[in-house]
Amino acid sequence: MKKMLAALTGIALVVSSAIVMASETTDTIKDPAVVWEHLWTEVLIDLYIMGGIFGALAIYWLFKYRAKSPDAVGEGPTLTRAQRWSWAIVPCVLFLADDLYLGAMGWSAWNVYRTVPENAMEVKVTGSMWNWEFEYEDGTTSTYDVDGDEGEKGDGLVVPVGTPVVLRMTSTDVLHSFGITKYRVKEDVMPGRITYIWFYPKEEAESFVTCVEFCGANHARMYAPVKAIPQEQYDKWLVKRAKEEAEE
Ligand SMILES: [Cu+2]
Repeated sequence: MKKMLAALTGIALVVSSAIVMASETTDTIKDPAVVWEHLWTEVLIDLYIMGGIFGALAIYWLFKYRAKSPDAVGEGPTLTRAQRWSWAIVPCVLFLADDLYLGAMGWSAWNVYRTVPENAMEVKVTGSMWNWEFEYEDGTTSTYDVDGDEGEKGDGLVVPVGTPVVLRMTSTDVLHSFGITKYRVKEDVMPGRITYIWFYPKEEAESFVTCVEFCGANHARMYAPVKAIPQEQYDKWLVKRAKEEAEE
């Protein structure tokens, strides 16, 4: 029994790490959004398979072993010692193998989130009640006027397609959290500390950054557009934005 258990655990470990390694052979830039999607899909599949198997078994046994007369109590097949042990150990090994597999996937996904590609463009982000400000490498800043009554303040976060973007973030007042659902990124933004997150805009897209940690009365209005546009358009936009800023 011990040998069988050890063998089963060994096989589960080898298989799970092989699957994780195989899933890592992608293109040179590993995209956080892709690894996150992959991990979440696996979690859902596992939940549905396990839920399906155990749900079906539970319903089947509910009928099979139901009380057939009012005084029928606790009747059922007597299990042998080996059967009892198998019932405890086999599901345990299966669940453990699955947990280890998902854990390994989560670990490698987190690695991707923490490893910024070398060619990433840096944008400084400052969160404050209740606004996001983006500062580009040349010192140009952009923000977003939610109400549209404060004049031209920028267009939110504008980035070129095809370049990974790393955000170095801090807050001037309270805790905020920077979240772009489209790129599957979210990171806390704190006063006195610089945190970072990176994402990879691979195609033209318009999305939103929202504050995802309650930070006061106007928390729900702490959002800004995130626009991924072609490189030439981005270059023009940056020049235009710098001019606007000089005139303000
Ligand atoms: Cu906030």
